[in-house]
Amino acid sequence: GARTPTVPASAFAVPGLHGFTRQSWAARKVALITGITGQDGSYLAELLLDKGYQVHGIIRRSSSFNTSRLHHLFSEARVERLALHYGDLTDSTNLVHIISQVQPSEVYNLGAQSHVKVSFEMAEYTANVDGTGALRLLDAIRTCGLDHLVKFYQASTSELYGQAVACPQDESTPFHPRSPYGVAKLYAYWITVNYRESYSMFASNGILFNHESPRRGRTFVTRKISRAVAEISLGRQECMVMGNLDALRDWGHARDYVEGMWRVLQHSTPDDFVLASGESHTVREFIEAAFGVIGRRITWSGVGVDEVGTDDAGRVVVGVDARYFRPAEVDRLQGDAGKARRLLGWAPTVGFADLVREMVEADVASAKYLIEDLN
Ligand code: NDP
Ligand code: GDR
Repeated sequence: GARTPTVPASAFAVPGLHGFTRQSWAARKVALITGITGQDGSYLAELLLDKGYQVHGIIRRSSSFNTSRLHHLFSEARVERLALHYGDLTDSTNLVHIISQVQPSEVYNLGAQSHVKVSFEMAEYTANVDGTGALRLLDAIRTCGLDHLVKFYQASTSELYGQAVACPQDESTPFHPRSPYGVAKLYAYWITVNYRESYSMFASNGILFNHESPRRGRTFVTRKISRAVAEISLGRQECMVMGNLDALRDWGHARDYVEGMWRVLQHSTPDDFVLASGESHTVREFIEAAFGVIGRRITWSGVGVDEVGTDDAGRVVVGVDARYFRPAEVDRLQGDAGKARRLLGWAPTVGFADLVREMVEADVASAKYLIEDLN
């Protein structure tokens, strides 16, 4: 009988370096992570090493150590597949050099001046790193002729929603950022979409709601609280001084969220995804839960900067100071990760209470260890 004409598979191949297709390039499993020394970078490096990737990370030269979140990896067998390169998102030639050397199959852009309050004081720098930095990295990939092969992940954020017009927020909720950080990340979000639309790059945004862990930077609210509770429980500090206690955030665990980042890049097509827990809590609730871990109950009195939290024994353990307030605040964030659940099969595994417990217990343990070390 008549043969059905078939189109050879090679017709779908994307011409690229040495005849690689996007699929065969991806199979090389070489990842480049900017921001590898940060909270997410360290968890992502672990996840990718466990999946058999070669992992390359960009680190900044610093006068003091900034690789402590990676130290445990150096003592393990997987270190053979981990390489660190000095670099910076403000330095284009350096980025081109690293990408041409590393020839990555996946690039995760996690590097950022990531502190919202600091961005009001360092607005131009934040724009340069968080906004233009994403452009430099995307362009470095193009300059190296890898735009048809590399998959690119941009660390976008729920701060894009800012003064959100809807709750919960999903991929179709309009953006209204409320800080220089949010505005810089808005540029990065759209330049990622633009490179996808203009050059057919596999470039995706993960719009991640707050995610925390014992490795969270010490000046973010959750870690500031867990550390203070640990210090208070050991009698080394009397009181924590906080900013806006009414802010509502959707908090998850960083380990779950880096798994989501990886899934975003394994999806069949580039796209934008919200990752969130779907629950929101106030800063005040986080403080109550954290003291709950050490068996203390907090009662609140006063309003605004005069509000205080008192424990069962009548000791004032929480105060408020206007210096921690922001010129413009994001009042309420709560995400809807339905799209990620449907298309990526992603769902968070750690709930609010377990997250708070893990953070407080880790800080109590390390504070005790330090005390023993001193003795
Ligand atoms: P961290 O602040 O813990 O880590 C930031 C990383 O970026 C660090 O490795 C830092 O290096 C690096 N970095 C800072 N400036 C530069 C620069 N100029 N060039 C290159 N690298 C630089 O952030 P997280 O791990 O919490 O977050 C990771 C990313 O995800 C960030 O882009 C953040 O904005 C975004 N995000 C985070 C969320 C969260 O809840 N954690 C939610 C949504 C988005 P160094 O160690 O030397 O300072
Ligand atoms: P956020 O995180 O701004 O949401 O950005 P942060 O933990 O700094 O603040 C959360 C909320 O807590 C209120 N708050 C305080 N915040 C800090 N840092 N210190 C305080 O003493 C304090 N008191 C109250 C804040 O006003 C705010 O409402 C984080 C970062 O990781 C970003 O990079 C990321 O994009 C977003 O989460 C999603």
